[in-house]
Amino acid sequence: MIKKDSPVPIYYQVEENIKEKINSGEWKSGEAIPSERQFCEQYSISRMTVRQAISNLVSEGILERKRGRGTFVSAPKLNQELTGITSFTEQMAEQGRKPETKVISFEQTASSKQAAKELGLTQDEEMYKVKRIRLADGEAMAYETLYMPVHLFPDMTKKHAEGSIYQYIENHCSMPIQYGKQELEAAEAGKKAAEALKLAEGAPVLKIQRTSFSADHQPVEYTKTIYRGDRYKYVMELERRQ
Ligand code: 16G
Repeated sequence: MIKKDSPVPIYYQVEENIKEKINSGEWKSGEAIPSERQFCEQYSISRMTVRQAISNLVSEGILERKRGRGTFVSAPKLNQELTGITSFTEQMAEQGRKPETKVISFEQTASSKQAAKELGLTQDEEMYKVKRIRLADGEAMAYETLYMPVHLFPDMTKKHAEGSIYQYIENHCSMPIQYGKQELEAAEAGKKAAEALKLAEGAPVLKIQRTSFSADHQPVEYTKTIYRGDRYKYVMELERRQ
């Protein structure tokens, strides 16, 4: 299986081999993979090469190490669509995961300058500021801060934020979301996000900021979401530029 005379590095061949076993279902998520020693014997390769292959797959999030117990196959990554506006609830439904939301705080404020600018509010106009942890099958995946203008949604309560906010905006308030703008950047988990997502402080995360607009060009939400870097894969469809 390993071709030692191939120009493809051996560690890379081992990585591909492991991925194949996972993709074909031979090794299932949550199962332990063989030990480094077993790999060395099976492929007749050095321990250093095995270590490199496994470390690479751990940093890709395909495998995870559990201290004192070995290395295990991770649960498959979630896809985050970067084209088209979908809600967390819809994204989870598409991937057969059960969404859940924990509202950490719900308040009315006029204090965020950045959010006021994004929502087109004057300095003393109030907005809701909601912090939520979004879970998939019970696992915390995203830490979200959501801002919405109070004047457009006067009856909004914490209860609405515990469910799908897009359902509230579109169905309850009859304001279909039409378009949005989004910014993405790599970041390190700060103290609060790390706590919410059960990550080490400083762990790699992706920060996405979105402002969504209704058909009549009103900004209806501005969100800052921190996604776990190890559990997401970002997917987009591309068209050739003319
Ligand atoms: C997603 C959106 C967020 C929106 C939320 C609504 C991104 C980057 N962000 O997290 O802007 O507020 O979905 O989800 O996709 P909900 O309807 O399930 O509450």
